[in-house]
Amino acid sequence: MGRTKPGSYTRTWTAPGYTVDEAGKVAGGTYRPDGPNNWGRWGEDDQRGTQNLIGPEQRIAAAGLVRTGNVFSLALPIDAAGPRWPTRPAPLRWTLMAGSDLITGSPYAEEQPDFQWNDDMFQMPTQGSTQWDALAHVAVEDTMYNGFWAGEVTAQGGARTLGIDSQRESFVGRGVLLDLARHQGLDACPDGQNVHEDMLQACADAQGVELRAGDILLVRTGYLAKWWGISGSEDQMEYFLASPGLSASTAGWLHEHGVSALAADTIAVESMTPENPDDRVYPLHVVCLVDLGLPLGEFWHLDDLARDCAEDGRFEFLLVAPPLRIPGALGSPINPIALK
Ligand code: UVW
Repeated sequence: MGRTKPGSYTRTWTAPGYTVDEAGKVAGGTYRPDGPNNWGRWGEDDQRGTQNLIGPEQRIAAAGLVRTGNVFSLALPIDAAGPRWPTRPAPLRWTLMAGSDLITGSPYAEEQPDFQWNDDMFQMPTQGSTQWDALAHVAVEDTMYNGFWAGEVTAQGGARTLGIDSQRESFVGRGVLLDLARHQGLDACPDGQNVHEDMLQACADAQGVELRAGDILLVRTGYLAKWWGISGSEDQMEYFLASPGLSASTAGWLHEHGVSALAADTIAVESMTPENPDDRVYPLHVVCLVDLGLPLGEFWHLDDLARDCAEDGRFEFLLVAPPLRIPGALGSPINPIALK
């Protein structure tokens, strides 16, 4: 089956020539030895990828970074006005029971005249606001991180492997912010900018911060602030497609520095402008999520934290950003907390 133009598919299909073993892995699956790769590094069964780089030692050291007690929420409000691809429906919260229906003396309050309660419920796409991508979010040539088969994710059951639930004790450690916008003397990185490793390193050097294995790296482009006020879906698409971000060529640098997770204030972390017209879609997603097992976080609200870091010159902090424990989910909304 092939795509001939957006939204249009040919009907022919040839069954792939691979087999899947008992462990749910593609026998001889796509392992790209030319690039950085972590398959097998933490065992054949591993589903946590680079989060294995954070252990008790790293967490204890990160806790020691708390000095002022200042706390920063790095989450956007989750509501219908939030930024998201048009294919992802708006978050929806509705009230199931309101205490105002049970006000003392009202006909509905007869049974328990002095007691009121409020309940609500909520639904949203797991990629619909500030979030982590599960490692099962992306596959390439039918293969996910550590060689697991893309067929491990089904509409019926969700992710049998590499779902966000396997990261339930993850994302607690040293956070490091690289403020790329401020580093360039700009409110926001230019539209479509592809950030390379020399800029990441120059920004870290200028900020006086050194990356250590296990760090959760937050990259601020300043681009999120531009989105407020963009309401029409066509304008939103234009905005998303012009997102600046990391070039796929930074993967080696991320790997060498032992980055354990990477989050940004954009829709995709990576630049949405291909450097080479022949590039596959989402090249950084492929190398991070599939080859390295390195989780990506999107739509992080970094402006307040960045201001504080610029003021006190400390771009490191304790970060606590676990996902919700949703079995089978391909991502999770989060309220990441930075403590300084
Ligand atoms: C894709 O849409 C593939 O990725 P993300 O939501 O992580 O940007």
